[in-house]
Amino acid sequence: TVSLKGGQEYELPTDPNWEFCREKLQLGSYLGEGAFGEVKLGTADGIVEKGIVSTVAVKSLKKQHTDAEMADLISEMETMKELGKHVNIINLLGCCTKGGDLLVIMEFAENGNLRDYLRNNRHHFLYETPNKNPNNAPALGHEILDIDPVINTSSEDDVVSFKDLMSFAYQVARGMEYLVQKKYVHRDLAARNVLVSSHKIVKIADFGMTRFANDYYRKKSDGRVPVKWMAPETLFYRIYTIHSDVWSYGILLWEIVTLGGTPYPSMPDVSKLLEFLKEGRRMTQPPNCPTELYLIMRDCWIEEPEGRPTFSDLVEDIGRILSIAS
Ligand code: ACK
Repeated sequence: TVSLKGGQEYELPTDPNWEFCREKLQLGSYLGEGAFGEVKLGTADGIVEKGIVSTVAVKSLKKQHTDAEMADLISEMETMKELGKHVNIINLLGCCTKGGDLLVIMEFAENGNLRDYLRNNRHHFLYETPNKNPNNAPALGHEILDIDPVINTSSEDDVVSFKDLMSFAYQVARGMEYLVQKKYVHRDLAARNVLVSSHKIVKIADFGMTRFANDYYRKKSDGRVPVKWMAPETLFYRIYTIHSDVWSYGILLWEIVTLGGTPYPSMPDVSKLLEFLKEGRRMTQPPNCPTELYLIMRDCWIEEPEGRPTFSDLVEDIGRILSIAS
C-alpha cells in the first residue's frame, strides 16, 4: 500500500515474483536516510533460501513523503527488478507491497558507503603505489585530507592499500559495464552511492535516479542536484547519457584516490564551478595519484561526451593498473 497526499491509499499491483511476506521480515536499527527514503537494517526469513534468515537492508518512505518521492521509490524498485543480478550491484531481494507501507528489501552491505569507508580508513592506508617506494611516499594533500597520515601495517582486513583502491575502481567499472549492457543510465554515480560489503566487495547502489536509456534522458526539473559529479552537458543542458555517467566515474576515481575527498575542494559555489568548467579547466592531479590514473580521470572529463572512454575501456584500463599494483 502506498499513501498519496490527502490521505488517499493506493494499492500497488502485486508482483508474485518479488512479493515477500511482511510477517517474515523483522525491522531493526536505522541505517540512515537517502534523498527520499530511509533505510533500516532487517532480517528476512527465507528470502534467499528456505529456512535461512538473512540480514537485509530495507528501504521505505519517510512518514512525510511527497507523491514524487513515492514515484521515485517505485521507480527504484522497478529498476532493480529489471537490472537482475551482478556482484557489483546492490541486488533486490524482494518487496512488501500488500497490507502496509511499501518496503523494498535489498542486500545489506555491512561497511556502509564508500566515501565514509575511505575517510574512516585514512589512518589505515598503506602508501604503496605501483611506481613509488612506500618508505618515502609523500603524504596525501593536507588541504584535502586535514590529517596526518599514519603508515599502518596491521593485518589485511584492517588496511586499505593502493591495490584495494584500484580494486574498488575496477569493481565499480564492472558494475557500470553491466548497467550499460542492460541499457541503464545511473545518473547519480558517486562514492556516497557505492556501498562496501564484506571482503572489500563494492556494489553500486541508489537507483532512485536511474533510468532506462532511450538515447539520452533530459530531466524536466532540478530536484536534488549533485553538481560536482555532473558533466557539462548535464549541468548546462540537463542531458544524461552513459557518457555523463563516465564523467561522474572520473569524479569517483578522484574521490577514491583522495580517500574520500570532496571534489573541487576550493570551489566556493556552483556559479564558480560552472565558470571553471566553461573555461575548460579540470581538477589537478591529486597527491599520491599515479599519472596513468590521472590520465584516465582526464579522459573521463573530455568535453565532448562521445570522446570519453566507455566503461569497457575503463574496465580494461583500471584492470591494467590493478594487475601491476602491489
Ligand atoms: O551512507 P550510509 O551509511 O549507507 O547511509 C545510507 C543510508 O542507508 C541511506 O541510503 C545506507 N544504506 C542504503 N542501502 C544500504 C544497503 N543495501 N546496505 C547497507 N546500508 C545501506 C546508506
